[in-house]
Amino acid sequence: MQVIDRAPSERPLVVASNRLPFIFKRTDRGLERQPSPGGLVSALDPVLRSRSGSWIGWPGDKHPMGEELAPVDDQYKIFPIALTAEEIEHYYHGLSNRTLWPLFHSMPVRADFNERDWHVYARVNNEFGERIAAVAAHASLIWIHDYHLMLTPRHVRQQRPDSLVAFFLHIPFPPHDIFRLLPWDRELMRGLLACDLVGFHIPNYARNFLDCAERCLGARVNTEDMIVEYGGHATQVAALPIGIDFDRFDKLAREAPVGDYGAEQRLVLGVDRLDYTKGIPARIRAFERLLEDHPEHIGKVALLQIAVPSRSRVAEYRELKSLIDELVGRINGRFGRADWVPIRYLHQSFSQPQLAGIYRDADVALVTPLRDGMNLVAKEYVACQVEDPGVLVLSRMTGAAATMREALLVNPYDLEGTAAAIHRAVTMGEAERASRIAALRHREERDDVEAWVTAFLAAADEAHPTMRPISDADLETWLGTYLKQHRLALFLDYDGTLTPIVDHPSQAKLSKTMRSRLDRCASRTDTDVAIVSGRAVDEVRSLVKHTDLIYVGNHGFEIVGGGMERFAHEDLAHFRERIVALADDLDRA
Ligand code: ADQ
Repeated sequence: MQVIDRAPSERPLVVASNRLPFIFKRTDRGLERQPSPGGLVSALDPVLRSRSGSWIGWPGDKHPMGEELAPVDDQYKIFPIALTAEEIEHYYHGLSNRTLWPLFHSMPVRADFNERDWHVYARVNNEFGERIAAVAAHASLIWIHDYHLMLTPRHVRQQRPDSLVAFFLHIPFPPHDIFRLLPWDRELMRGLLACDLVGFHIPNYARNFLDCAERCLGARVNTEDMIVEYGGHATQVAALPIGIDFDRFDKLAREAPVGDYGAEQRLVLGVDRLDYTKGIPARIRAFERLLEDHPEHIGKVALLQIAVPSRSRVAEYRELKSLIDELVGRINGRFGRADWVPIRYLHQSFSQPQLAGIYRDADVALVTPLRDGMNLVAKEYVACQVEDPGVLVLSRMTGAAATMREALLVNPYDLEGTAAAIHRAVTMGEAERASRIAALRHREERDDVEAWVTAFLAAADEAHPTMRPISDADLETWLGTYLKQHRLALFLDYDGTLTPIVDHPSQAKLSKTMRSRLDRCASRTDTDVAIVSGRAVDEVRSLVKHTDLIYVGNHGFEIVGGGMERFAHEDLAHFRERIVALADDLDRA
């Protein structure tokens, strides 16, 4: 039974994510932590302080787990979770990054389905759940992040029924035809349906989730109010698109020194984590196509692709790196001149101040993932357009495309279309660039990461979804079409269904009302009625006394009626002898 007796904003906040958003450094004072750059941690910081919060997560494999953290004056606590080498391999690299990541990005052929990965994933999710339950105070708000921890809400709900459990998925939620490829689809779904609130970036992912809940588990769904009910518990589903720390990027862009990218050259920029979902090879090919279709850009337009190394222990990421190296080499060999290189490719990380300067100076940002939950690079680029306004070319397959409508939207699989969009971007007049960027900036400034945190917490604090009771109209919706095409077989138990549960089986009698209902069902020409009982078939038939029904006795060992020859399983006789022998033995004992 859920008991929540605190005013919303008083609930202590517990945040759980796979990785703690901190960088740990050893100093004279011991091991100290600094927030890692990223909007989420700075947006959550004030809320965690004001709501005596805690953050639970894995500090990464470089942090020595046994070591105490140096005391800091923060008002919220950090609880590092230790992962063994086996857990890192199977939970993190395995199920999270080799199964869920590709599958949820609708790339099932890249997904591995490995039983051992699954078991370790379930175990680590359980450990997170235990830790959260131990840390959470009475009536807390527990906010769990992302695909690494999709089973955790269920553990938390079981152990902390007095708390609100909310979850946010940072990657897409796939359509049912993809989701059901996961051998553990139902378990994962049950994990999430233990939440009070499940948030996604955009309505499309939320709709996929509701559809999967209905089709995998038969959960009851109210698509209008975005509520799903399963096992007597209702979950609110919401689309809450994440934003960035707009003011920070705007400020960094204004302060960044002027970069030198080659005189009089128009700069097209790509910035990504090196990941196959980001569509870097397709983007490079589209740039090649631009040079083929519009040779007037040769010597005048260059692509700068920055890719931060990521997940290099997974083989596919290493292969991707070689593929990009090869492509860049080939295209540079084909189009390069002594005084101009078409593609500059930097496989390295940059600080945010450096990135802000590059974003500001780029004439075009090419953000063309094959699939992406949201994509923050598109937003950061827009925030950094503080001087000559640039153009954003954005893949329709990103969550960002749902709102950033003033970008030039492209299908990244369409090489020609993408090349045409790049051409349009580099030749666009200033007035059009300025008006598109102004609209984009206005939205990102308003819907920044702080607004997102506030909206999510408000939705979670207020999440008390209730589902209306089942009505005749629901039955018509779910069964109507089916019933029109098929005969209905109605299976009814005797004890506890047609008759109430009583102290002794001999007292179980059919009431008059029930008898007349049974008569009405039996008289329907489109319905067969069977009484299924644990009693002997003749006994149940003599109790019901209706001649037009089918009777199933002894849990299915005996069947009579329905125009069929009387059926008695051959084992009946065999067991009868043994039961009589057993009874004799017992009598003698
Ligand atoms: P990511 O897949 O990591 O996030 P994204 O949203 O693009 O994708 O964020 C990448 C971040 O890394 C950006 O903040 C960017 O500045 C930074 N970055 C990229 N290249 C860099 C480089 N070379 N040097 C330094 N920094 C670099 C997941 C989901 C996304 C979703 C976010 C947030 O996959 O779809 O937008 O979470 O919910």
